[in-house]
Amino acid sequence: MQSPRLSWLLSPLYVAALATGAKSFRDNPVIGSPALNRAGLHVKRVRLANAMVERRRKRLCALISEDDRAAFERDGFILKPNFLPPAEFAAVKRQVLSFRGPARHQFQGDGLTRRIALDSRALRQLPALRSLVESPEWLGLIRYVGSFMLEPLVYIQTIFSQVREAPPDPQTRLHADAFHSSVKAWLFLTDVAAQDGPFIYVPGSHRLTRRRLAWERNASTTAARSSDFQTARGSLRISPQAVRRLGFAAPKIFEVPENTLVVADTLGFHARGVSTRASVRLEIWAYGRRNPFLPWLGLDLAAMPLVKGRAVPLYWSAVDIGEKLHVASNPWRRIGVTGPAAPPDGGG
Ligand SMILES: O=C(O)CCC(=O)C(=O)O
Ligand SMILES: [Fe+2]
Repeated sequence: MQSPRLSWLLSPLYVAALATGAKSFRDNPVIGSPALNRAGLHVKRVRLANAMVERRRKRLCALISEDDRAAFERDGFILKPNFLPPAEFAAVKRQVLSFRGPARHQFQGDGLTRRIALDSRALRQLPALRSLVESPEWLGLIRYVGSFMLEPLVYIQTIFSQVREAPPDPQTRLHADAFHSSVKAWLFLTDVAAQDGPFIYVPGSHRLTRRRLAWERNASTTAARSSDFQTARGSLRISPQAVRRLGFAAPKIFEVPENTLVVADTLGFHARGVSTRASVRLEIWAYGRRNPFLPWLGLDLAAMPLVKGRAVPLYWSAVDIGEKLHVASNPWRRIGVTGPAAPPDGGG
């Protein structure tokens, strides 16, 4: 808890943060103010960010096909079964499974997420992955949904479920990642069964309907004090019953074969399904999020000369330094060099 004096000194910064992607209700007394949010501050940010997203997306519509655009408009995600030609997919999978590189992991509840950055150094050893992440189709889908000419952060990601005795993985509750659109993409390298913690998305829930906005207003008045950590930090959780009351369709469960690509706007409600058994989900995972209020499409920091191809290691180092300086802890723990599918215990 900050002293009132420190809060007062920081107040210009808290206000300035309104023009950024800052989303934590708990850490910013302006963003989290129940009175301001009752008066419509949060909803105003949601609507303004969305208007900017729509403007930018319009300018990017040549990046994807008309069918994909229509599917995205309707659902909030684009689903591409058999994304790569079979021989290319086989090469990607083979290269991923035989790769070893510097990895990080994070426990969330009883789940463990392992990430290996596909930075330029890793991609030099992984030619099939390099073709994938540089391909216009992959980049076009991610950039359109992300609403920027962004340079996605790309990883080999492995999700191990039920790896320890702990409360459920918090990602298994339906939520929106932030008050604005951002893009996440999954190219599944293994079949995903319904029991194995599949990705779940509520079709159409990326749209700001009148009822969604009323729900946002209501949620924003209590979020700062929520006992749910992620809600307080700006990823609002919602119950399946509340989703139904907002008039959205039943959640779609991505029980999909390998070589399926899903590119989603995580403003829509989504979750990771509960695993009913210990399981491993292996995927190429991409992420793109920028300040939603920016009027331009480019100038992405991750694409700048000294950063391009190194954004993830630089980011990881920055958060390590932040941790040393006691700014914030870095949940992404270094686990040394390992393979994407090495069992967690033997992988350190
Ligand atoms: O991995 C998943 O299935 C979804 C997790 C999630 O909520 C996210 O990555 O934002
Ligand atoms: Fe999420």
